[in-house]
Parts: sequence; structure tokens; C-alpha cells
Amino acid sequence: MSEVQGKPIDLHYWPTPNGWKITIMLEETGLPYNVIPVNIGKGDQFKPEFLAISPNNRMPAIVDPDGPDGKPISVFESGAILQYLGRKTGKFYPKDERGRVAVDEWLFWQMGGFGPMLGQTPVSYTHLDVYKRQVRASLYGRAGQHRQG
Ligand SMILES: N[C@@H](CCC(=O)N[C@@H](CS)C(=O)NCC(=O)O)C(=O)O
Repeated sequence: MSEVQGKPIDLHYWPTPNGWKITIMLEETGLPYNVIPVNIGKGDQFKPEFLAISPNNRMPAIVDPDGPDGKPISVFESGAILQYLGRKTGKFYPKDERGRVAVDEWLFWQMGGFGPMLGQTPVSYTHLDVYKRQVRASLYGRAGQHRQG
């Protein structure tokens, strides 16, 4: 994909699935970026300078020196970062409302459902079993509605 010009975005990062979501997006959009490691095993996420960017002590977070109106902006939460980068570049985030809804549905599904479920698996597989039953029930519910409709 072609390079997008501009000042590099600072990505506060540690190599976990939530971090990878942002490096993949930055690579795919061609935006220049600097990686600033946040070693969450050593407690870097609790440093005041990081908390000023991400108040819930979680990475990933970005600082875009070229934000709205040319002023810097910081963004935390991987879903909010993906939407911001999509809006900034016009890539992977359609401009029309129907297209945006379609993207948001799956983004929020990942953020609020699938992602946290996978995060629980090292602790207990029970959550995954419950989730599997819920998804199955809701999919059958939908299929039933379509048959009736
Ligand atoms: N909902 C957040 C979750 C981010 C998250 O859980 N980050 C973890 C690593 S994957 C973290 O920074 N943990 C540090 C801590 O909890 O102290 C997002 O999607 O950005």
C-alpha cells in the first residue's frame, strides 16, 4: 500500500493482540509511526506521562501530532483508535452511514464480545462455553426470525 505523508504518529505499544490491531491498521493505511514501548510486565502503564495519555493504564494509545485542525490529539482504547485512523485516512471506514454501521457492528462485537472472551481463556474456559451457547442461541433466534419474516 502506498505511503501516506505526514508527521509520524506516536504509538504507545506492547506486543499483545490489542497492540497488534493498531500496528496492522497503521501498516495497512501506510501512515508513518514511531513505536514507544509500554512494558506492561514492568509497570510502564502506571507512569504519569503514560496515564496522561491513557487514564485507564492500558495500551495501546496514540498521539497524532497532526490531529484535527492541525493540533495534536491523543487517543486511547483500540476501537476508538481504529475509528480515528479510519476517519483520518478514509480507509477501512466508509463515509456513508450504512457502511459505517456495518463496520461499527463488527468492531463493537470484537471490542465488547469476542476480544474480552479470548482474554478470559487463560483463566477459565467456562466463559467461552457460555459465550458459545449465547452466540448459538442468538444466531438460531435470528434464523428463526428470517424464516418467519
Ligand atoms: N479495551 C482496551 C483494552 C486494552 C488492554 O487490555 N490492554 C492491556 C494489554 S492487552 C494492558 O495494557 N494492560 C495493562 C494493565 O491492565 O495494567 C483496548 O481495546 O484498548
